Amino acid sequence: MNSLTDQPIGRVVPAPEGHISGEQLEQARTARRQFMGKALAMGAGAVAAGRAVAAPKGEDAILKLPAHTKGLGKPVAALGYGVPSQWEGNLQRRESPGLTRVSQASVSFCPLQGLFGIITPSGLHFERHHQGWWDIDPSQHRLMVNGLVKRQRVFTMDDLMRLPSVSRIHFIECGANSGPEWGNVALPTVQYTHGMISCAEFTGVLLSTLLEMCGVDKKNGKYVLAEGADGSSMTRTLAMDRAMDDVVVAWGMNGEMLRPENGYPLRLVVPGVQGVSWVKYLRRIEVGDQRYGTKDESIHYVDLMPDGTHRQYTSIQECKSVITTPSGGQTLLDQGYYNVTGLAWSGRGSVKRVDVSVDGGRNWRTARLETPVLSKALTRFNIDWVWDGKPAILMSRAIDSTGYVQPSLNALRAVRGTRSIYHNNAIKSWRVGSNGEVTNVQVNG
Ligand SMILES: Nc1nc2c(c(=O)[nH]1)N[C@H]1C(S)=C(S)[C@@H](COP(=O)(O)O)O[C@H]1N2
Ligand SMILES: [Mo]
Repeated sequence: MNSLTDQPIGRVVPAPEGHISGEQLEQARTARRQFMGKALAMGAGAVAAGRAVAAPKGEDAILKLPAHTKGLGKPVAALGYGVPSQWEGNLQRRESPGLTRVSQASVSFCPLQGLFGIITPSGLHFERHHQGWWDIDPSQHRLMVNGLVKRQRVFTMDDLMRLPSVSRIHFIECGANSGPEWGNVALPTVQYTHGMISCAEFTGVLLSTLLEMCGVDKKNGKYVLAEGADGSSMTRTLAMDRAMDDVVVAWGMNGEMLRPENGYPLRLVVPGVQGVSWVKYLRRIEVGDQRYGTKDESIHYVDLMPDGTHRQYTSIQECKSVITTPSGGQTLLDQGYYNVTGLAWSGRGSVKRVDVSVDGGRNWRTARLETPVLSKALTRFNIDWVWDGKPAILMSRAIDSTGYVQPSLNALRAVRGTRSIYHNNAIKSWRVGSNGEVTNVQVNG
C-alpha cells in the first residue's frame, strides 16, 4: 500500500441547492449546517436528495435484507424512455435569477460538479437562447445553401440524413462562460462560474461535403454565413478555411436526435469555436466574399481592450481548465484522501498536461489525464490529495498541444484589461477553509 491509499477517505457534501442570490445561498448554508450533525453518518446522495432516512448501522447494514432483495422489481419498458434515479434529483441545470430580463434570453448552467468523465448527458447540456427555444417539426424544416455556389439547393432533413455522416466528440463553450470572474463577483459554485460548457458526441454531415455538393466558388467564396430559424436573427460568419475543415451540420447528439433546446432538428457544430457560432435550428448557409458583420459579431461577443478598442471575431476558445470537485459550495467533511478532479479543454487542439496546486500556486503537481484525450473535447483530470484540515487553495492550469499555457487572471488582465465580458480562460481558484467549506476566491499572481 502506498501512503495515499492508506489514508482514510474523505467525504464531500455537494453544494447546497438553489440559486446564486446571496440570501438564498445563506439560507441553504444555514439549513445545511443545522443538518450537518445528523448528516455525518449518511452518504452524500442522501444528503443531496435531502431525505433524512437513517441508514442501517453495523452488521445490520449487510445482514438485514431490505425489501428490494426479496420482492419483485419493476417490469421492463415501464419507462419507454429512461429517466435518472429519484435519488439524483439534485442534479439539475440551473438558471441564474436576474442574469437577464427574461428567461427566453437566458442561460441554464450545466452542473459540472456532479458529472463524471467527459460526456455531458443530453438532459444536462447547458442552454443559451437569445429568443427562446422551439421544438420544430423536422418534416417542415429546410436548409438552404445559397450565395457563391454553382447550384443553390434546399435540403429536407431526409435529404441531409442520407448523406455520408461523421460522429465527433467536441466541447461547446459560450464565449461568455466565466464572464463574471473578470470582476470579483464570486459566484458560489462551479455550475455558475464555468457551467456554460458541455461536451457531446455530435453526428451529422460535414459542411465541406454540402458545400462541395453545391459547387462552392472556391476563388471568390471567402466566408460562410450561418442563419438560425428562431427569432433571434442568430447569424455568424465563418471563414472558408474553417468551414471546409471540421465543421459539422449536425442532427445527432449523444446517439439520438438533438434535443429541442440544443437546436433540433439541425445545428452547426464548429469545433473549438465559441458557442454563438454553433447556430441552432440551422436554416441557411450563404457563401460570400466578405465578412458579414452581423449584430452578433459587431456589437456582441467582442472584447473591449485596455486601449478602448473592440476586438472582433475572437472565435477560438483558448485552453482552460477548472477543478469540479472539490469546488465552491461543497464541504469536505473529513481530513484524509481526496481525488481532486476537473475538466480541461482547448479550442486549438488537445490537452497536453494539467498541473494542480493545493497551496495557491506556489507548488504544482502534474495530474493524471483520463483517456480518451481528444482534440477540441473536454479532458478529465484527477490528482491525489490528502487534506490535513488546514486552509488550502486549489487551482488547475492546463497546457494544450500547441504549448499554450492557461494564464493567471492577472496575466490575462495585463493583456485584456478589466472591462471584458467574454473569453475569460484564466486559472480558477477554490479556497478550502479549516471547516471544510469550499468557496470561490480570486488569487493574485
Ligand atoms: N438559432 C440560435 N442559435 C444559437 C443561439 C440562439 O439563441 N439561437 N445561441 C448561441 C449561443 S450564444 C450559444 S452559447 C450556443 C448554445 O448552445 P446550447 O443551447 O445547445 O448549449 O448556441 C448558439 N446558437
Ligand atoms: Mo453564447
